Amino acid sequence: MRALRGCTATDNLAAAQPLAILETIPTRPVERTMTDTTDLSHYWMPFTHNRYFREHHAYRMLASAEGAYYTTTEGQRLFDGLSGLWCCGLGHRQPRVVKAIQQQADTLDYATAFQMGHEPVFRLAQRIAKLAPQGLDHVFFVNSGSEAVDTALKIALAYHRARGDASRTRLIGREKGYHGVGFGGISVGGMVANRKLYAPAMIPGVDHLPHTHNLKEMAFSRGQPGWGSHLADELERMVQLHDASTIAAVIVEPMQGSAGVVIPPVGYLQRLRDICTKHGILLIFDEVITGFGRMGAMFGAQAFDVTPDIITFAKGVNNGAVPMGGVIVRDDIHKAFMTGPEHMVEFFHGYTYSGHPLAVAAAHATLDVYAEQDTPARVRELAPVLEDAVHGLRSEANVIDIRNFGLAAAVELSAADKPGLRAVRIFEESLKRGLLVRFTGDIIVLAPPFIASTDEIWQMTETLKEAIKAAG
Ligand code: PXG
Repeated sequence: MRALRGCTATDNLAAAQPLAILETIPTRPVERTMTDTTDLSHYWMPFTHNRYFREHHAYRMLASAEGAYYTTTEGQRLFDGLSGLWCCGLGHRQPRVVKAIQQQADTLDYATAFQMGHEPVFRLAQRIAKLAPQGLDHVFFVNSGSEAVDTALKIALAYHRARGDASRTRLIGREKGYHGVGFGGISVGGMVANRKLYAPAMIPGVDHLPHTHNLKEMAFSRGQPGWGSHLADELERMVQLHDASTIAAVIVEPMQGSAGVVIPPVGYLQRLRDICTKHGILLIFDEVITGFGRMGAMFGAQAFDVTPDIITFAKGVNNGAVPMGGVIVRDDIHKAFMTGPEHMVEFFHGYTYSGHPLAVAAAHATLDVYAEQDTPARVRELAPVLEDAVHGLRSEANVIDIRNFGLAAAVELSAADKPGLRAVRIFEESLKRGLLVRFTGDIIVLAPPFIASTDEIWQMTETLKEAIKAAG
């Protein structure tokens, strides 16, 4: 059964079982963007169970979006419990962002990126440098988180070499870390599924710190767990083993997102910072998820009050409206590259779409709205609401942990007969009830848009509660 079955209003299960979250939403006319003859077999979906999807796509074909909601081809409204894929904090089709992209497309659709410039991209770099922790002053633009990570790793290696420290080639990541899907990113990343297939192609000389996820010590923590800062001392052990003179950089997500919202223990990131400083190792924060507001500050570095040497970002920089990522580096790292004959390229790296005008325009509009609405303050206001709401699920069957920080939370469940199946069921039960969540393993992840109301956050967790009950 490859062709999509016709979707009619009577297919809409939610119509038969109205839920609070759906009842409160003003409906728009159903958009019919699918035909009965669309063959689903040609599109190879990313990070998706393709065969299962083809058979079970009810409520999973998105037709349009507005604010905190998607509308599916069945006309079902879905509360976007993951802000896109962590990227649309301001909600979908944010009017200022839409207008900026439209105007830019009509003015300068593409600007050749090498040896030529356009003024808005310089201004955007200046704005981002101002928002970043002090001292991180230079921005290199890319088009995704994966590219940002690989770029940051290259910068780290090239920096040491430029300073005559060419033996510093070792990179250190962390178990459960997710740094995208480039060869650099999967090498420093700690997702087994990402690594095993490509084991022979991993970049050499990479080590991993232990992850900090320990249910015995920190289950049901609210905010940062008190236990676990000592795990950062493993870095000191690695320095003893390999010698600091061989280590270029450590890369960690301040909060591990893809692993299922693993919050850094109190003091952990500072200890990493201290060890890196002591041994001349660069500290890279991969802020693809934590950057641009989600943690209640513009960057996770500020929320956790620890300043790295390099930050990677993507997603929230322009509300996910056009692909964009970037790397922010400390002034002296940038300076180390600015040597040699002035007519020569200093960093042999870049992408056709680096600083794409549409992405830049969307980013300016996004940063305007962040500033005008003081988005990080709004996140700080909503964070305790999410915390209380999500921890209200503690007594539900099979829930073994709940954790949260800023506008990110996870509900971890014990595995059913087949690992991961319980979360799939909860995902589907949520969809039926008008809620889109994310799952990884048997963990349900919530990252609602910053524009969500208090009521919507409570309704989101109420709906999830019903989905957990229904999934069994
Ligand atoms: N670094 C981090 C920390 C990320 O979270 C990437 C790099 C890669 O970004 P790109 O743009 O290349 O996908 C990410 C991406 C999830 C989820 O469900 C997380 C990501 C992407 C999709 C889903 O948690 N993070």
